[in-house]
Amino acid sequence: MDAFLCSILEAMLTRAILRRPGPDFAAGLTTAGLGAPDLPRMLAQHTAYADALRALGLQLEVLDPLPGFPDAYFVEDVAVVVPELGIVTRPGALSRRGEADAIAPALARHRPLARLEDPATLDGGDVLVAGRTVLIGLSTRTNPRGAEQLARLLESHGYRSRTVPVASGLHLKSCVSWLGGETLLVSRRVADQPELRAFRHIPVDAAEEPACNTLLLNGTLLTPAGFPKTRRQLEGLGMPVVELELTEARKMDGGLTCMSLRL
Ligand code: CIR
Repeated sequence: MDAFLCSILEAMLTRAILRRPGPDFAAGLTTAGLGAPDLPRMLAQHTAYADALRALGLQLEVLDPLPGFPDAYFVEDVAVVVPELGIVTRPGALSRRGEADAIAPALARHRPLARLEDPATLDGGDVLVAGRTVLIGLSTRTNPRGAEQLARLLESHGYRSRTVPVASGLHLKSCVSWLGGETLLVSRRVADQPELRAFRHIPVDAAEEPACNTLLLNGTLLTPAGFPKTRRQLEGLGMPVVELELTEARKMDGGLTCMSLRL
């Protein structure tokens, strides 16, 4: 069996934790400048997202909205999950810090838990697990102490971590995704980072930046709708490609990966 196929089989996942956006979701943090998001459209896109995960064989736990935390449906930021453990993060934005306690009980049913501690800050959106290599973005949300604490917890389970500066954009995964094996989908903004040179790069067209946040899930590539050049590049990899409408999450700086924790 070749290395690429092995990496897909290794990554077969069975569950995901999601949280429904609440009626206050438009009060979340955003820098996008894409206009006001629409609640019914957001909920419809979230339902379609959940259905796409179910179609790939995942059993979902969809948590209720968290009053007072309008960004809480971006569950990916509050935990890092690998097969061996779940690590509850300490989100970089003060307004989101309370979301971490709220994810712990759901995650504890499926993984032994660890937690990042003050003065660490880290958002899961900055953590890209590529097989046994973990790339950790240093961003406005994730500080070096967060990266160190995470790396130490993962190291004891055989993962090797490297940090990558995130000079623009919200998170590392806003500009890099793992497509299996040694392949990354990368924004030209970070393609020259030395920490990424060990990988084969598929560069994303500058006009299609949101497509950088694409998810390999059980042998299928989930990618945001509306980015035809990237879609063609992904189809060239020979895996099924499924597009998801994510216009409303994008207005809140959210991407495709951030709305679920895959286990
Ligand atoms: C925030 O600024 O924290 C949210 N409005 C968006 C978080 C998106 N998370 C992600 O891409 N991992």
